[in-house]
Amino acid sequence: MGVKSTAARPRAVRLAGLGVGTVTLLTLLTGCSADGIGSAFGHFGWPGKGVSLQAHKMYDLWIASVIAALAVGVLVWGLIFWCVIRYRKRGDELPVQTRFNMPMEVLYTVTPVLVVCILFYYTAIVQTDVDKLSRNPQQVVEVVAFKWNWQFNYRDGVGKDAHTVASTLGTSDQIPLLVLPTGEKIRFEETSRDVIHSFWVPELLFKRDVFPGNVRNTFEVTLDKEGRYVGRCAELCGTYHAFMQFELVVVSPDRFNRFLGALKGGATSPEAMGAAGFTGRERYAVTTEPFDTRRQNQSWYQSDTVASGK
Ligand SMILES: [Cu+2]
Repeated sequence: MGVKSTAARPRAVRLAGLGVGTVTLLTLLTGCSADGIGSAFGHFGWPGKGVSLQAHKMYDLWIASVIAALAVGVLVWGLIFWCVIRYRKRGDELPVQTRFNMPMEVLYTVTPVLVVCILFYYTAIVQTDVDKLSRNPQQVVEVVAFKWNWQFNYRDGVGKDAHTVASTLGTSDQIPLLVLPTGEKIRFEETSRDVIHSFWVPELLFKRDVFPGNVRNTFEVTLDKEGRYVGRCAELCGTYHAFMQFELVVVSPDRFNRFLGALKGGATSPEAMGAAGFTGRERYAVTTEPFDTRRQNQSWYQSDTVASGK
């Protein structure tokens, strides 16, 4: 029995080494094409790659974390099944007991600590990056939330003392448009006129609370994909919270300049969209529409149902 166990131990070490080597190799290989693997597996539950540089970093962190977790999982499951089969019961004799095996104790204490440290390190880097504010953002937008709509003020500088040079406003009939350029650092400064709201565009993979009073939450994004994306309030703020929506319109810097120029010149939001090259229905929001408050006349006495039930 003693001979058997000493023969098994080097083999176990060799197998563990092989497992660790395979995992390392897989991690290195998959790390090179996280995008491809993420796309092949439905982004591992993540909403997608996002449309900003910051979103891409969060996406990469998620994909890499899942791949690392799966690699560790496969190694652990493999070892469990290997142990179950290799050391299955063969008779009534008690096998050699290996309690207080110091190398093993150290291994399964140090390894999880290392895993946590690595995950923490990369999370801290990405979080710091996503939260980073530049000294001179190229565009500054003041987000004003109120029950239950949005106003977007284009500003001439950062901070409360800067001035609004143009703005778009949501009404009961019109979804507010937030038109922004690709490739520029855009600073958002948030303020609310009543309760706490939350600015959320799912494709940015980011949301941040909008507070009333003196707290002006800020964040920055650099957009890299043109398109039109629905934005929502993500904080339960009252009766029509679910209908407090807006549309983020990401365009080229040239089109953005034409939009902002027209808006500064006194054009309405659809007119400015026209100046930016949008025509017809495209001059309005296309991803969502205003909440229709015009109720139909309706009798809640359902005589039809009663009659048909007979
Ligand atoms: Cu709200």
